[in-house]
Amino acid sequence: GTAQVAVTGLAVMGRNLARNLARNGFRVAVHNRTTSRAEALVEEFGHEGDFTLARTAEELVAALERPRRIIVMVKAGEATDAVLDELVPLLDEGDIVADAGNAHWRDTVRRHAALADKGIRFAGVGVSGGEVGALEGPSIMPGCDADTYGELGPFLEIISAHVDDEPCCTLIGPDGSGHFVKMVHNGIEYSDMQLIAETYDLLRGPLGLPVDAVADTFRAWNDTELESYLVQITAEVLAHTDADTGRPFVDVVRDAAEQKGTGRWTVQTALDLGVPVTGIAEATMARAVSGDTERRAAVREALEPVDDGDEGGSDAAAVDLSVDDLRAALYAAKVVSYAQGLDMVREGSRENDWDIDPADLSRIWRDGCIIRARLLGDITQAVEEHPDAPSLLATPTFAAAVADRLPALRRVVTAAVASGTPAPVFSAVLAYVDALRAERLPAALVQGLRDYFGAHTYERVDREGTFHTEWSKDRAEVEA
Ligand code: NBP
Repeated sequence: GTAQVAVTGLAVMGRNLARNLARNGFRVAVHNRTTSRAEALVEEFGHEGDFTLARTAEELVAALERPRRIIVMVKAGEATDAVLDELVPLLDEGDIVADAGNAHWRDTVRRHAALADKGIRFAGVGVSGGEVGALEGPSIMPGCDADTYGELGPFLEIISAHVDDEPCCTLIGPDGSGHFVKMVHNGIEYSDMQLIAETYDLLRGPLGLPVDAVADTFRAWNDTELESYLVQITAEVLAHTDADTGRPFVDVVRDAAEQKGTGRWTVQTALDLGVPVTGIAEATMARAVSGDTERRAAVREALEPVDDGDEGGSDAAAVDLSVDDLRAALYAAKVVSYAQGLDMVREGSRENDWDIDPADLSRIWRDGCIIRARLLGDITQAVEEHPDAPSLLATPTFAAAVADRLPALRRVVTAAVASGTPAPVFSAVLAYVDALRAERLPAALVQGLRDYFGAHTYERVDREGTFHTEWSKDRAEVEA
């Protein structure tokens, strides 16, 4: 065959990725389980480039030059395994299969090992940017061996988004590292979106802005340090009017946020690694709370007659809060949430021996992906200048940025609490910063309690060693 690359799985993402490859001059073979999708693609967009229609897996394999490069873009999970089971027996040693779906990184580690045993080179490729990104240039996070990247990377780099001629695609590291990083990217996306939603809620509730003024506020913020894709589309969604009712679109949408699971994976993995990603965790929990409609209704009703005597209500005068406070707090909270995400990548990299360069992430997230933001340029610079800083919050730029905005962040959380507006991510990231800054944490008491009931021992501030107090006897301290 003469096709240079194949795409199998031609739903919205795969179809657009195939077109992106063809538009960039590559000879592309296309295949889909349901053949009509592949036929429709060639019929509709055949003029855009050099497509070869493959009706079967055998035809797909035959269409390709060697080593073969096959990009799989199907529903993550069992569908991916089904595709691999069908393809792999047809392949030759050295051929490359790249899974560009949202696989769990542990599945990618498993598949990489299983295919390596058969001499097939496997790449786990994180792709972000949605439908439009896939067509016009996504951010791409490939994980594979270096020799595999040598064969595959040039294709991915050309079709990715670019910032000043630099591709938003680079080899992240071995096997599951690309999908791991994509997972954390999605986790950060969860916290970014929840922070924006909390900000909107405070602007409309305690500050009493009408929805079109909130839309204008986000639009204006997109010309500031908050400039980002998500802030930009927030302005658009808020300005949209429902054609049916003439009401603001946001008021006719059911307030139960859904999830496909990457936020949950991020939190589960973070717990395994012992990395506190409190912003992402609370954002994930907030979606779960929103979707818990039966319980919400029951508790709302049960608490209805309860007067806590201190209801701040949505009276702007009752809370000391300004629009500028929210702008500053949103920026600071975003920084903290990114810092937590980067910590998680560092720890995942250490645990799995991936040798990920955190500066690469902020660099390839600057464009193409959902979390693209002006902020990422500054993060790249800070991480490059201070590669050994234990936290983004410990770099001079971001330490100053957060310190400056801490009073605003505190006013936002205070106003949220006073007005009864739930702001779980703002609250969580503020508590995280306060905990990191604290001279002493009450963890000392937790240690004391653990020693009391479980003889779990403790260390002292003034002497080396591990100690236990004999709580049930004479309370003498013994060296453990
Ligand atoms: P979907 O996730 O909806 O998957 C549909 C594709 O999977 C179709 O091509 C379908 O073939 C194929 N497929 C299924 Br389902 N079961 C199969 C099986 N047993 N054997 C072979 N093929 C099977 O498509 P998508 O939204 O384009 O997403 C593709 C991947 O990209 C997913 O992993 C997704 O998580 C990831 N992703 C999506 C986005 C986004 O914005 N949507 C962004 C980034 C990454 P059929 O036509 O025969 O049913």
